[in-house]
Amino acid sequence: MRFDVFTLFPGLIEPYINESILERARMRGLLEVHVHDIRAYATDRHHVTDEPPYGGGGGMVMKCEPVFNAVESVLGAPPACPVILLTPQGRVFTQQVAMELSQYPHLALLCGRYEGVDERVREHLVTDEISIGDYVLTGGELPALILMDAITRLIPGALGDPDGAIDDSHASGLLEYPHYTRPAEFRGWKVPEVLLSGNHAEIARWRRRQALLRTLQRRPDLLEKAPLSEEDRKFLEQLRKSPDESGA
Ligand code: 9D3
Repeated sequence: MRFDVFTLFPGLIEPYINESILERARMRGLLEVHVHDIRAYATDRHHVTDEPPYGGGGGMVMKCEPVFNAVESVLGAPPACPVILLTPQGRVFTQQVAMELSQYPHLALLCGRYEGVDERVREHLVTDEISIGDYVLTGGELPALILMDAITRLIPGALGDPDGAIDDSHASGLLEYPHYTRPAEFRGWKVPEVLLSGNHAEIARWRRRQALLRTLQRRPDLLEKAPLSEEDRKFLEQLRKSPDESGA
């Protein structure tokens, strides 16, 4: 996977890429990240990248010219890969969107700053618009890192673990069951007996039930889309009747 990131703050992108799972994927030749400073593509003497909006109203808007110049200089005109604008107005990024985007060999990420980019960038350069959720950030750089992180770990071999991405809580549609490791007792707090039993069928059943219980308590919205077995449904029904005697 190749990413080209276009930003006014290239220094925000590199350090995270260079120290993380992403660095491992890069070492394995599975990931290539090219960061481009939009300001370097402004042709005026002061490298102006933003100006006040036509029509007034305050704030600043990212200019067309540096953005088009940057993207087209690097990727050609028109670019052969998707050009994704990170913007609060985009479709919301989910695991499903990450899986969809991981199918491309090459993505361009355009990070907005200020109030946003000139509408003509959206209309004539951008092919997709993505938001990472309903909260207000200062720009698209952290969202771009989040996209790269979520997408890269889906590339086979990127995690080192061949099926590392399969057991994801958001891939199974449920939240994860609780995890424990040694010691078996810490400050008097014991690890659930069943996990020490060596009975793998019992352990699998307990984990499934914990995942269902946790999802019901914290993210009941997820249960509507999660693939559930008949046994899962019976357990959830039982929970609804007597939430304190779930056996979970
Ligand atoms: C003051 C302007 N805001 C009105 C509420 C609009 C606005 C424009 C630009 C708010 C934030 C930003 C900067 N954010 C992003 O570029 C951004 C973002 C975000 O803020 N939240 C979630 N996902 C994303 S992706 C890019």
